[in-house]
Amino acid sequence: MFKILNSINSPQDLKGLSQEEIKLLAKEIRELIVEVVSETGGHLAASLGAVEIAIALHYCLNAPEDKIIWDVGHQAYAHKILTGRRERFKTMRQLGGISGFPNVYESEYDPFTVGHGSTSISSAMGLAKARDLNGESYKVVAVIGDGSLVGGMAFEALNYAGQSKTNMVIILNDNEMSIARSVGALSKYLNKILTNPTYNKIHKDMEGLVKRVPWYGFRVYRAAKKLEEGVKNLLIPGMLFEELGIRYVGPIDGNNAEELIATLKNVLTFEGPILIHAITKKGKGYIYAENHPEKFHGTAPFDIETGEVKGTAQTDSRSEPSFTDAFSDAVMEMAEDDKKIVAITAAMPEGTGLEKFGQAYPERFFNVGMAEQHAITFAAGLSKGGLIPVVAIYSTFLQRSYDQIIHDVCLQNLHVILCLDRAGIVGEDGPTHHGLFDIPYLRHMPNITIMAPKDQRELREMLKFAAYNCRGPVAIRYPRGKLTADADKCAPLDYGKAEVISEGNDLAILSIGSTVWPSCRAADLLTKEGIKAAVINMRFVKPLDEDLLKALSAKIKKFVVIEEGVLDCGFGSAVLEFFEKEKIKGIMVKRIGLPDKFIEHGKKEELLKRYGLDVEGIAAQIKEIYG
Ligand SMILES: Cc1ncc(C[n+]2csc(CCOP(=O)(O)OP(=O)(O)O)c2C)c(N)n1
Repeated sequence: MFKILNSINSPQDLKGLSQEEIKLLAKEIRELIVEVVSETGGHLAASLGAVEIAIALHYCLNAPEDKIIWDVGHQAYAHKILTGRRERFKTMRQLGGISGFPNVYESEYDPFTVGHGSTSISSAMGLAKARDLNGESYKVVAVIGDGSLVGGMAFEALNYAGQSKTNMVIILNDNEMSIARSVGALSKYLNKILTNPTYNKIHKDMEGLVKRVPWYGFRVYRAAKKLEEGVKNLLIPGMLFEELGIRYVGPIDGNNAEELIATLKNVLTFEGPILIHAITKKGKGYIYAENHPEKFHGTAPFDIETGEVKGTAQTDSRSEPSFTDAFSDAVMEMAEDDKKIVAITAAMPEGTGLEKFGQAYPERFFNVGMAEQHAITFAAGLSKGGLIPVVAIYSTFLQRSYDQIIHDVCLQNLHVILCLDRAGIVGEDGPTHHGLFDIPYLRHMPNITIMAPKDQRELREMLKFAAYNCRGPVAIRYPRGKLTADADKCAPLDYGKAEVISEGNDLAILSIGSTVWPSCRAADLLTKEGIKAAVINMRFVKPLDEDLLKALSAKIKKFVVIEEGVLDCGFGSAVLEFFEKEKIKGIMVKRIGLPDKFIEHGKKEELLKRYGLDVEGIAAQIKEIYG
């Protein structure tokens, strides 16, 4: 039972709370977050660190009239809890439950749907401009982490915000962490501000002064703070934000609600764009998350007492490697034999499986921060310089790099290997994170080779094949987690050639990547009903195995194409285009994949079933058409 939290049904209920009650509220919110995330899994550490920021914002602002925009949105659990979603919070990330990210369809308190990083300053800026043009007066605040601030788009927005005189507040939530430790020159710069000896001395002196005159209370504190700001701005060199035209306030303790509220109240009366530099502790209040913020950035359900991940997830990962593990092992093997292999991640060394590589070959490993566009063009440069860059980025985040792949890699036919992890349905993170668009966004690029392995073993082979048997750009897409292979069979790879897994004359199932083994099982079910299907592991989305398609179409007239991706412009479309191009008549093609809508969040298996991509679903759809 929560003493304060249970009485907070909307941000209005915060307004009358005393400082002591606010402290207790923060504690209760943390307890609820830990309790729920230990059951649902989710982004624990960032949300624990941002509790006071959420409280202070709702204390000082009048949302939903005033707009709060969270960058990425993974740190906004306290915001959700304070904005009428306390009861539904336990349904978070589950099918039919609330989302793990801010979502416009879920609440009027979420002015933007988010999940990808570095967007908040741009969208906040747009809202603020619209407000001004409409003659309205609401406040706009963007909350962005130090990890997200390094994304190119955030820089572009800062550049623009600085020249506009628009009133808006940016809270820089600086915990010195992205998912791993923050990297790059900006991170060093922020750290320099925190550790500046002159500033720290003034800060300490001011604290001492305030302590000596407690009875002046809040007003003295505010006056001292103002003085501190002024002196600091004079003494600290290179105030980057100020130089850009954005007033810089801070650094302040972002886990001290009192200090945050005092600063915010003050700042909300200022004109023009302001940046409050708030220092927070990632994982604050839950010891395991404080000690291991990277592990608890995004976590599966865990045991609160021990901090250990619950259930089968861990046991499984020991017994059978995931796709990420298989990628990790293969790239390590390649790097051992070949000094030209270099690896790039955009702030996700652990998630992409490149952490081991970074430890073993630090000089050949590049964590460029959350900057996917830079990662690709940087890889283009590495390739031009004679190296073999392997870039591992989740399918959904590679969307950011569309132009860089076309203009900087494909146009010059550079040998860059793109490894798209989390391709397909990812599950609980939902529509911002499913990797369903990569086949369409890559397939039309000239020069590119696109492969998708049916299982972990084939991924290893494909990675080596991409490095030594392909020229130009190569993309390999593979899903989250692991797939159980029906047979330890992996015929040698041949460029642009498919693998025939089983023969049959009634119809041909053309399957790609994660759908291959489920297609085989569906074919087994169909055999029991007297339908004999050939199952083909297509392996290459591009180039298509045209010879095989021609040969098949001479004897089989019914085709089913199966992919874990959107149907529009997908792999099935490529097959249709081929039949059209070759003017092959009398063919029936059924495409199975994801429909033209954003797919909700939920467990991966639940979603695959819902969209007919599980074994039974595939068999039923084929029967419906051909049975
Ligand atoms: C474009 C993009 N790339 C990668 C990610 C994956 N990602 C989610 S949160 C995060 C780190 C965010 O760091 P920061 O903004 O400092 O927030 P913190 O978690 O430290 O509070 C990353 C890399 C993403 N959401 N969007």
